[in-house]
Amino acid sequence: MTTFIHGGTVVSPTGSQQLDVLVDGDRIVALLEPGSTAVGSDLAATSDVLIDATGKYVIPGGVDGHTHMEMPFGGTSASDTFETGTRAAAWGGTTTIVDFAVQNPGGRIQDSLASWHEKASGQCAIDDGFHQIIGGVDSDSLKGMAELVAEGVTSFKLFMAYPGVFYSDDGQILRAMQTAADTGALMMMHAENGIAIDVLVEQAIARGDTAPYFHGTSRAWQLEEEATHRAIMLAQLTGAPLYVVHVSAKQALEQIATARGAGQNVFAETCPQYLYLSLEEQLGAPSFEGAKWVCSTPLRSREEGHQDELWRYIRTGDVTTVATDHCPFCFQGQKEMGIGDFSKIPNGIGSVEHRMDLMFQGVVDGRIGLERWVDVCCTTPARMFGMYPRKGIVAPGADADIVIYDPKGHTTIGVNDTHHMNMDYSAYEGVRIDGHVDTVLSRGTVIVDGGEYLGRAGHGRFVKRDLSQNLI
Ligand code: DUC
Ligand code: ZN
Ligand code: ZN
Ligand code: ZN
Repeated sequence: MTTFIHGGTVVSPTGSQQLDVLVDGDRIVALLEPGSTAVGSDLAATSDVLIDATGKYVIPGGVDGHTHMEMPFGGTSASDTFETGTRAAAWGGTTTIVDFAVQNPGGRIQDSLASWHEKASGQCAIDDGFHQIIGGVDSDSLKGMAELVAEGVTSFKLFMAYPGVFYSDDGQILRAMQTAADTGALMMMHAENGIAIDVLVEQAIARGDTAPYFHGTSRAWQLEEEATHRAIMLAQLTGAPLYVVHVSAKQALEQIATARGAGQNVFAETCPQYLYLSLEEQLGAPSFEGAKWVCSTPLRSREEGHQDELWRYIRTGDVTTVATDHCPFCFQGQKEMGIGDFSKIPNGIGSVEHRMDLMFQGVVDGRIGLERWVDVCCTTPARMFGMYPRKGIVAPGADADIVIYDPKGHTTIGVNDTHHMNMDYSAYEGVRIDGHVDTVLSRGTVIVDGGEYLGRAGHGRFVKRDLSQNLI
């Protein structure tokens, strides 16, 4: 089956050009200058599916390198299944996610990966890969890393936060990084000093500061900066490439920018919530509503200027990727677990559906350029996680994961339950986007078409990833 997308502007990190796109089966086979030859009009006449993209952007499907479908957390589980979460991603123009397999306490990482494959298998509307969370660094899990790399799981996440749950101490981090350096795997880090945070949390609760806002104040930026610096030093010592997830403090980014300036393989990911939302808004929310924005790392103070600095670091390139850390919980019954004690609020914000739109608004607002939008949301995540050039680019030979984006369209987020994520609220309720995801193709199949969902659970395939292609 052939699909011909004509009249649009193809956007890549290196430029934008009016080009027609020919898809055969699940791959892109040609980009053609419009009207340059008779070939174009022949194709228009003979293709099975014709898509008119006049006045619109033709971009690679979004690659969200950080999601948590069905993740167990604090006695509950993230509310999106692989089925509902990947459907919502598709609606928002994301065609690949990389989710996290979580090591079961005491279990082998090989077995935990198998159980996460089972959860996702037959459920996904779009393609999906896995990172592996190592919850217990020991000789078994270290030996298992090479095996997982061979199976296409080439990145491993550790936590410097959450003592007693996912937490790794410095010795464990050092060992895991040594193994990452040996295998070529990417080390991902949740960089917050969890031991110090737990003291501040305990003190806040004892003082009676139990409202959601105090989640943010007890996860102080100093503890993100310190952990980020420590992770960078351990990575430098071992030679492991380091990807710091969900960076929200400008001081942590300064640490990363300095290490990058010195030539170290250190990368920063940030998320839309840290660019758009703030601690002050959480403070101003009525009663317990602030729980909607409880996530870790936390939202930061706008007065202190973190959001502007994060945007700036996207422009300089020291923020490498924008992912969602999609980890949704419903307000009723889940976020409410923390009424009277913020430390019992499950941590996470769901936004897998809104990342492409929210970041496009950054283009409209003059924060980033059009090409940088595609770069941080599609191309570089694909390279970072070893999926390029199959994913992340509109080019001959690539998977036909394509989004037709309408810069004259409009999207209002979350009002009257209009999103497709399995959440009973939206973290971006009422936010208006000056753009719209019109059509989404996943490997050549139209899965969203002008407000109609045509995808299906089980269309998505596991992406066996190579080592990172983004290292210096
Ligand atoms: N942060 C979150 O907000 N949710 C899940 C885990 C994490 O690190
Ligand atoms: Zn994390
Ligand atoms: Zn996460
Ligand atoms: Zn539209």
